[in-house]
Amino acid sequence: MSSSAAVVLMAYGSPGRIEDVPAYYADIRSGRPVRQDLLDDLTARYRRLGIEDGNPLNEITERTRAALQEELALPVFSGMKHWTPRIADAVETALAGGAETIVGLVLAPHYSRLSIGGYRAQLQEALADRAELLFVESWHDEPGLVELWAERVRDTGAHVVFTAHSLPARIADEGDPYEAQLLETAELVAKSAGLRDSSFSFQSESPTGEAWLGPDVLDHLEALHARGVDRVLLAPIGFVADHLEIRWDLDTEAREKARELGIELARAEMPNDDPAFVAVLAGIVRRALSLRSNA
Ligand code: FEC
Repeated sequence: MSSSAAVVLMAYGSPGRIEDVPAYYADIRSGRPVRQDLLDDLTARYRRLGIEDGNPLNEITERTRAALQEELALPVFSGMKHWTPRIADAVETALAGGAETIVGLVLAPHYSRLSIGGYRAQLQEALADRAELLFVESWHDEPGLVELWAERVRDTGAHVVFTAHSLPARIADEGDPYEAQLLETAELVAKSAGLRDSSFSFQSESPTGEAWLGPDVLDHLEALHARGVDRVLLAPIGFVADHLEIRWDLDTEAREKARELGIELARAEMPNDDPAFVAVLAGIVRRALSLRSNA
């Protein structure tokens, strides 16, 4: 393994404190207008989760980074898409430490131009060809990831609903692989866990004025209820960590909906910094480096 290699481990990022929410939201909107009512609503969601002076997503990313660095015995730097430390900061730190090869790995397993493509663009722009880049596009069918989720849903008597972040529906016309990769992960996990009853739905759609991929998890719970399903286990395979989309959209909103419908709802634990998950990430990085040295 090259001694001058470093990893830039990328995540969505989350505002550090409640005062940071307006700047964070502006970054997500990347210059497009921010509606005051949506900003107020977002601030209220972060406040209700108790994120005043510290934020669990950023702490989890830091723990995952540190564990991966130890496992690989290589420098690993965190870079956030929408908050600090920025992806560009991580690149500068890696280069200042003498990295000649950078492995770019996003903490999101499924490729979309609108998602992973954005991380890649930030990383490439910051790097400006100053080091070799080995960018991992997707790892949705990584056997260790599949097994990790399979363990979390195996032996449940409930109907398993796999979920992932929705995206504007126009990506389907662009031949984007996002939805197909998500369905493949869900199928692999269901097969490995021997599930007889499972389905897939999207979550966390934003009110941007265009159609998003569906069905949304809240509508899906209604449809399952109509079919007579009364126990559901949510498995958010499109994400890897506890954050707003998990703790609010699933643990608060979906739970409320399930209560209204009389469905017993549980949610599988996220990989976070589980050593088995860190081992999966380390395997992906090692493979990227060894494929390069064998080429
Ligand atoms: O815990 C936290 O503070 C951050 C949680 C968080 C994660 C996350 C992951 C993804 N997003 C993806 C796509 C979009 C698109 C838009 C969009 C908007 C938001 C807003 C917040 C937010 N996202 Fe997110 N996302 C997280 C948080 N996301 C907050 C803005 C308020 C709102 O709409 O609710 C629409 C942008 C626009 O307005 O034009 C598109 C995708 C992922 C999964 C991959 C990844 O993690 O990068 C895809 C975590």
